[in-house]
Amino acid sequence: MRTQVGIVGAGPAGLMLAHLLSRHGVESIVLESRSRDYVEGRIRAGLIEHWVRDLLIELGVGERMRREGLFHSGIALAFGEALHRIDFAGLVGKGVTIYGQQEVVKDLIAGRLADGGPILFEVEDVSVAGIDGPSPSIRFRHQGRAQELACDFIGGCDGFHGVTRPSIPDGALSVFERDYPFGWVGILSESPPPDDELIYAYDNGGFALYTMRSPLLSRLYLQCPADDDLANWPDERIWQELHRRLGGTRRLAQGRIVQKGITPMRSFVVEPMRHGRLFLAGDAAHIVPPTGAKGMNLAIADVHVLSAAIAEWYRSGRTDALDDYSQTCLRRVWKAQRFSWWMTQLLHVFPDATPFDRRRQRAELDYVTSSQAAATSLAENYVGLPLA
Ligand code: FAS
Ligand code: PHB
Repeated sequence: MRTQVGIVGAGPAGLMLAHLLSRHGVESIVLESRSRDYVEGRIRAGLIEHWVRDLLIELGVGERMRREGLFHSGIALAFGEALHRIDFAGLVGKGVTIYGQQEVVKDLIAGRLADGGPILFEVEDVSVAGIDGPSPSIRFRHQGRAQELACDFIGGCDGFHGVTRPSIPDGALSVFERDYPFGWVGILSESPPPDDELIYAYDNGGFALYTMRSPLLSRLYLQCPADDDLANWPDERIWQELHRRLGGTRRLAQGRIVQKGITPMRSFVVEPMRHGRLFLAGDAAHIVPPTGAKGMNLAIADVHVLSAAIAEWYRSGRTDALDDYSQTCLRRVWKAQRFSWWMTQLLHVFPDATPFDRRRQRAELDYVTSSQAAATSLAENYVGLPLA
């Protein structure tokens, strides 16, 4: 088999890369190890930056998001038994859209297949070869047959646990990481959220986040110890903690919990994000703690840069945009890492926090919600910094 760009992974990064390349007239084939049902059912992020919303609409895959997504022009921080609103519209003239990641994936897959673009699901034994030379290839098994896809470039969009990053020779990558001493218990509940907008709660018992997927479907998160076991979180304990950490600022309706999971919290970056003809994008290259809601948005920012660089190579043979790919993306990645770390340290209770640390956190929350300059900084990072 032969194509121009071989893409490993049908998550937001891989699917958006395929879409953007086809808009530039560049062919690609997407290889995904899971079934279509699995990737369309996987519950993850749910918050879309302003420019990503515009891009999905511009690409013609944003109609359902426009209809079913919830546009928010602010968030609230809950502490000291009060809600403190950060007015994105007033401060930076932009907002965010609440729309499940799996819905974005469904729309991208439907658009891709409608355009006749190939996606091979349930591929096995994927490995990449020849990435140091001009003719890389991807080897894999599909429907029981061994196959090889020859291409000019490989998009490594296979997430944190994929095969593309580990295929880069040892020593060729620098790794920057930080694990946090806590995780998030997350639930999906058939109940209305406590407010029309997101509530980020700072409480002595730990952080909590009250978000949603629709006016009748809540997505609720609680800080828990790192490596905690879901068995320690029966439904009634979850509701008890969600009520308590809301600090009486809003009434919380309960409902049937239809999904429950624990997400570890880590910051991770590899540099460079390119090795020869292999270009890493999204979680394959970097992980952010979800407090800043940057995961999916960063993945899409990476492939926005990558697709333009590859298209420029086919158009003019110029390699400068390809050569700048890693550096260009890493500037945004590190700003998102800084913001996600900052939101995490602002709103979570660290096991080793001293009384001084707690007072400092409260002072920072007070500052962020009473200073226009500080609130504007939070707002501009949250809605999405301008593209390079
Ligand atoms: P993805 O992981 O989404 O996609 C990679 C794809 O590659 C997958 O479909 C995988 O099946 C496939 N793949 C893997 N190995 C392969 C192989 N060998 N061959 C072929 N295909 C292969 N972000 C938030 O902002 N808010 C959240 O609440 C949030 N919750 C999260 C919860 C979890 C459990 C996780 C893991 C992440 C969460 N994130 C959240 C971050 C998330 O949104 C990611 O940033 C986003 O999925 C990144 O997209 P991709 O880089 O496309 O990677
Ligand atoms: C979500 O809606 O899943 C969500 C929103 C904001 C975050 C994290 C997760 O910071």
